[in-house]
Amino acid sequence: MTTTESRTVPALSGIHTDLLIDGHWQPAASGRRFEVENPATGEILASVADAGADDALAAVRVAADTQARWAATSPRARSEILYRAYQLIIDRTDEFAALMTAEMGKPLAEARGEVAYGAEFFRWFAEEAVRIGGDATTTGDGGNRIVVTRRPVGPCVLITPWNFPLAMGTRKIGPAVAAGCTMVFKPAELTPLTSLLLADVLREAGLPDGVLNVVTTSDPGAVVGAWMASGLARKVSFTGSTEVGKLLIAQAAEHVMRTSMELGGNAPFIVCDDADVTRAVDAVMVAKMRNMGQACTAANRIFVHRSVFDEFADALTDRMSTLTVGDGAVEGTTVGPLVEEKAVAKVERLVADAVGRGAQVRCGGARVDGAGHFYLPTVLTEVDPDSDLVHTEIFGPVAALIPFDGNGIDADQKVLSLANSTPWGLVGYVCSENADRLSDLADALEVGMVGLNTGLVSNPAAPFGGIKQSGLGREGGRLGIEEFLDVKYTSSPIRRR
Ligand code: TXE
Repeated sequence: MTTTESRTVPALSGIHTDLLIDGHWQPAASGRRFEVENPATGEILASVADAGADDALAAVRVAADTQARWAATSPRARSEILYRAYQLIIDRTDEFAALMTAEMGKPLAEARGEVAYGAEFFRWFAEEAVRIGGDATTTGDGGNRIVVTRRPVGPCVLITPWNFPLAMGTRKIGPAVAAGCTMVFKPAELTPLTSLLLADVLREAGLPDGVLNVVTTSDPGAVVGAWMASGLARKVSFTGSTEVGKLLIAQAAEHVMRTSMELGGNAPFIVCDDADVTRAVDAVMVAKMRNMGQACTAANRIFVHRSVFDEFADALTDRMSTLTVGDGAVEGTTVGPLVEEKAVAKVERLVADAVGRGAQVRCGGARVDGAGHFYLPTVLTEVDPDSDLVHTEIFGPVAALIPFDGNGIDADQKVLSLANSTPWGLVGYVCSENADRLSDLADALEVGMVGLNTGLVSNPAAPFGGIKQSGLGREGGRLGIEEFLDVKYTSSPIRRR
């Protein structure tokens, strides 16, 4: 909903809700604002500036003008800013967590976990900033000296989704700051408040004016389109749907911009006949229920060997039935709302389609009536592989169990062909007690990341990302900073004595 009125609830009164351009908080040129809703209650939390193309262009010009000055700062100075910001986020854990819960819905305990995870990207990249190295070598015939250096790629367009409001921002801003890039940053329209607080923290940590420019909008196509067409940005880093990712890749082609794309997934979760069922249920609870299933790493298709199918389905149903659904701000809640009504409607449609094709509802299978966008934790068994939810990201708390048969290598081949028959390739999970089997299946899965007997793969020390239509590039780990650096080599003759 779009309004022209500024409304801020008292608890959020300390948070800036305007655009941050060149170190100044300012309203949109049009004066327009849009509202941010609490998905658990339907309450309007705040309204934020609703930028248009003019504001976007002003922001990217500032980023371009600031680039040379920022690139000239020492890696140590950039590292110290990131480290201070890391400390400030940790010190304000409760504030960040409460804000994320309010605007996005995840339970407070999960939100606190995201604060630790998200802050860690700043600490990780504070350490990487001072290790941007080069190489020196000679040409094959020894005639020339080759010196390889790394430079910031230039002004970057950063676009984040709503599912991890803090960590998706720090995962991009951390390496960009470390590398010496300036930024225009557009957070998701459903969750702009956490990003605005993050920007404030970075300023308090000493980030100079103009390095990070934050633009909130209800019209992402216009704002990002203006950035992409401007020719002033050299790179786009995006996390979101594959559909929008493809659009951005096409727009990036115009100016041959570098791209990092962290797009959707359709993760297979394989439970082999020799899996420890209790361990497998623990792992799937994390892989499926983290963030109410609203993660690109969520176990979307759970393939369970027929010989352990009933035991696994019973144990998972028991665990899902013990979860507490409600407002994430209430301590003890383990499943919050979905982010918006549209998300509940999508889950409803997918479950109805699966049930229409013969799936059994073992628990859940319905929305919760009343305020907020709640859907019950759900286990579906005997899911037909042709069901829509097998071919789409469910992005909700629905565990879809698909049986598979066979013995030994034959079973592995069968489940691999099911697991790999998707255009996505972000992450896969395997549960087995046989180390050789785990290694073989990990090798054969067409994905960028694999969880073996674990449901959690996200870590700032690891190169997060996918293959196929799940994206391009990696975030985190040693590779994360490379995405924001260009390589240059200099060649000069070696004088002979
Ligand atoms: O994504 P969008 P939505 C998947 C998931 C989900 C579906 C739709 O399956 O159900 O996508 O979610 C910005 N130009 N993922 O609609 O629209 C938008 O403002 C430039 C997986 O939220 O892709 C937001 O900042 N930017 C994913 C960001 O793109 C545009 C996380 C993501 O929104 C734009 C989120 C445009 N034309 C959704 N249109 C993951 N990889 O974790 C929108 N955006």
